[in-house]
Amino acid sequence: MPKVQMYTTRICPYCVRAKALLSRKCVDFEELRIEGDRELIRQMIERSGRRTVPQIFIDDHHVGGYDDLAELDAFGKLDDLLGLEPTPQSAVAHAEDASDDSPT
Ligand SMILES: N[C@@H](CCC(=O)N[C@@H](CS)C(=O)NCC(=O)O)C(=O)O
Repeated sequence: MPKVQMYTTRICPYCVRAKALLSRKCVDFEELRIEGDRELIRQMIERSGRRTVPQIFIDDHHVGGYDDLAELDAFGKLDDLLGLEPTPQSAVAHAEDASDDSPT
């Protein structure tokens, strides 16, 4: 199983979504909480070139934020990166996630 790292903050809806997606896949990840930690903030910006959380790395490959993670999954590429068997229902799950945000 590759090493998955995620830079997060405590109050961050996108972090919650990213963690839920990885947890649904039973993937362990290292959570690096950056709030109040200048060194971790510096490290995240240096590694990712971005200032928003989450920032996700799989074996030192920079995936990006939640949107990037979900897009990889929707296109069936995330399982490959994680060394998992492909799950054809991923795209359906994300379609359902997206419809949660739709006005009713
Ligand atoms: N499109 C990004 C959005 C990330 C995002 O906006 N994160 C918020 C926290 S939930 C953030 O870092 N806000 C601080 C900022 O925009 O500077 C993703 O999917 O990860």
